[in-house]
Amino acid sequence: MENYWNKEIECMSREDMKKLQDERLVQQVKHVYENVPYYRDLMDKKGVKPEDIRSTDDLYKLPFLSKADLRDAYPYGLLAKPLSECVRIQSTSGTTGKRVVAFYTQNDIDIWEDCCARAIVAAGGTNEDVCQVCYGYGLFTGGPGLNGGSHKVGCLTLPMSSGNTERQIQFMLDLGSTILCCTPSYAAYIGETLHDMGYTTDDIKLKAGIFGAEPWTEEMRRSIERSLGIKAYDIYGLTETSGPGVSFECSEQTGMHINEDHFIPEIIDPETGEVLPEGAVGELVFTSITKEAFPLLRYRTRDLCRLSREKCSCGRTLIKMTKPMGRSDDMLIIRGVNVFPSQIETVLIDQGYTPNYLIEVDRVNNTDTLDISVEMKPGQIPEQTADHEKALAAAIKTMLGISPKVHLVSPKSITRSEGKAVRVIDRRKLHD
Ligand code: DLL
Repeated sequence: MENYWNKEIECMSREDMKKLQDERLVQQVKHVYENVPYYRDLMDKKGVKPEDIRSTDDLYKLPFLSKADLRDAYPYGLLAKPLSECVRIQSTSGTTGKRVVAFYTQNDIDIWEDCCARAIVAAGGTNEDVCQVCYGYGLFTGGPGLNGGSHKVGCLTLPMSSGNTERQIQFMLDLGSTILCCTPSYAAYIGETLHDMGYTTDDIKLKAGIFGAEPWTEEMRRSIERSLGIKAYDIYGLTETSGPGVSFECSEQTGMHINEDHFIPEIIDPETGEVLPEGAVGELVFTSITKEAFPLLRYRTRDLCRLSREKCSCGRTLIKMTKPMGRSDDMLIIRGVNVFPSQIETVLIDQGYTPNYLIEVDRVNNTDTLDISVEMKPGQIPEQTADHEKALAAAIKTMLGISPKVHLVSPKSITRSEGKAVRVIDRRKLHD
């Protein structure tokens, strides 16, 4: 049986949802135009007035907003409410350039936590659950967002934050955690540590995981589900749009339902900015229609995915987005070929390797090089390493069309991730 946090909204008819979006969009554009000079300038330059936006059908008339705009306007330039009404900031984990800082009124936090509550309930959460939150707390939105959602649902909430993995497992055993929230790479590490400590899935009570904040493949999902004995649900969001909970997976696991009463999605061609029809792969763009302090109109996420309105067996009518295969700027171009780390992950796990790998790209004598280090499988015979490396390189070549150099390294020698995993080192950037 499917449970909903807000059935009226989550299962609303298409017509009613469009009506709600139309009303909210008109209000939001007015609010932004009147209160954010930065955005007013962008609209004036494009020759668009708030009166021109009468429904979601007019969305295309609005200018896009990009991460560069957020950096330009840092820190207060996009604020749409007086500071006296703002109660919180969160920020991206970005280490380069200026950070992106997002602001919240109390109402913004309420809505954000509500979106996270929908995700927890869709994963089977109720007030009987013990919800262990191991996303980072602090400026990162993962911990605070899921923490707030878990409170709303009434779960007993364990605000663990990330790290100290053996202690995580001790708490999981002692308190009987039933839901785990963290990045998929950290979930894989927790699963590995559980088994290393001599426990099995019979010793824990976990039933579901709510994993996101980084790209992960179906193969990775199955591997985590096996190692923790759970059903693993995807959750998506970004700091700019509030944090986790922009979209979430239901038990059907064929994409994430977007909370359309708060966020209107569009898919555009990342090169031309042209809006693409439903079903096409392109860059995801969001317009937030309820945010007060930090509203974003047509914000370019740089995440690549597809939207679908196909009927979902869970009964929700909210549009679904596919798992983002990575940001357009995470895509590597190696010897002219587009490569996503997730494609390599698919092959590795498919061939029985663990999701612990490192991709290194460099340029030697004007030619790109691709080196992939992956840990040997338990029981693999070191004398046969060269043969295994060759076989794996061939499988990756079939997927990518270019040949990598594969290095099988000893088990546990690749650094584990407690947050967002770093899978790629691109040394070409150092030469440029
Ligand atoms: O990662 C918010 C979040 C926290 C989402 C916890 C889910 C769970 P940022 O640090 O601003 O915010 O990073 C946002 O992470 O644009 C995507 O590229 C990527 N991302 C987030 N969720 C997913 C996901 C948080 N489920 C950026 N699958 C986004 C793939 C994801 N990529």
